[in-house]
Amino acid sequence: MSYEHPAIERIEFGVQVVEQFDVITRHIRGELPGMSEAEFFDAIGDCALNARDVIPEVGETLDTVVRHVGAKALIVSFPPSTVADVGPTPSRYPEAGEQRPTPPDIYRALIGSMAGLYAYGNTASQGGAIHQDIIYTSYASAGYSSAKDEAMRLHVDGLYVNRNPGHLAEPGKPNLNLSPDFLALHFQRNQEQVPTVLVIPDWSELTEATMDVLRSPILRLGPDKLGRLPSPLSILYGDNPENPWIRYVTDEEYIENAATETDREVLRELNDHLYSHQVAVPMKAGQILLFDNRRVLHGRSARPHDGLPPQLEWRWQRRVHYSNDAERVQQPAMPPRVVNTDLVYKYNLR
Ligand SMILES: O=C(O)CCC(=O)C(=O)O
Ligand SMILES: [Fe+2]
Repeated sequence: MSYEHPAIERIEFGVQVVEQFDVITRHIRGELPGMSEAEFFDAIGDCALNARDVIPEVGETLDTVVRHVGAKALIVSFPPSTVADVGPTPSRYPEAGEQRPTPPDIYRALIGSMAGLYAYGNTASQGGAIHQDIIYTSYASAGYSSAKDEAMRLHVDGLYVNRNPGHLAEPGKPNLNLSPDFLALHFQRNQEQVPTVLVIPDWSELTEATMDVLRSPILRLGPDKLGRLPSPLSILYGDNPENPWIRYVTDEEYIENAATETDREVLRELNDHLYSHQVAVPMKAGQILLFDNRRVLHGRSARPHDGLPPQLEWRWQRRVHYSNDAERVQQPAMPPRVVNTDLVYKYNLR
């Protein structure tokens, strides 16, 4: 597996940038203990122009990323001192309304707001928390031995809430695409250096016939929690056929569920393509991985079984989902920055 890719760029900040970020957000730091996550992101949003004055060239890089014309993933390094006081890795996920912003969240939120991205949570995940903890506990509670985590399949986040044939909300209709445009993983620690895996497909390597099948509705998702089956989806979608967007998980179930042998062959071909384009990204504490969830798949290597540090020091990253269009994910009668993912199950069923 490679460790580099020309579309993955690195940005490194020293203590001077941190000090300037601290100055422009000092008023927020004092208010943090009483702030909701939505209030926090709104307040940091108001600091975006000041942050762009501190690092104008990074602002320009971010503009190309969010317009999908620049790097497909950015690794932004803040000094480890920015996450030195995060405390022990949590042993469970937050309950509804439980989570609060922490001081290190300020740095990531500034990067997101400089990019004009809109942070949001959803009702299906961690009680609607906008900062979501990614910890090994989920596996332990699902019945796996937590010391033997298997590799995470290659996926995009939000596949199950991405049922819109295009990607835009239709006026007057329920929004069937509540999935994130971007993801930002902020590493609080990664003692064992278990890599996040990124895949940037190169569509020019597949034949036009294969691409045509991938653009047709061949992906049969499993039933929702009420046992209802959604309509099949195309795997490739979006406005630009030359540079398509992808919704997919390398799950054997999709191959088994495929309707025809041709579809099965195309899915196997797609999986081979994705597996052979994996890039390992071993993230360190203080680093933020920002990437395009419409064009990049991600996963995680298996965790080593031996020589593990105490559980309180296990790998921990906080994740934020971003939309580059706040209106696309706004729903009436929902708390600010929380989307109701259950809505998509009410529509678009077979
Ligand atoms: O832990 C990782 O490196 C990736 C986990 C993941 O899929 C996510 O945070 O969405
Ligand atoms: Fe993910």
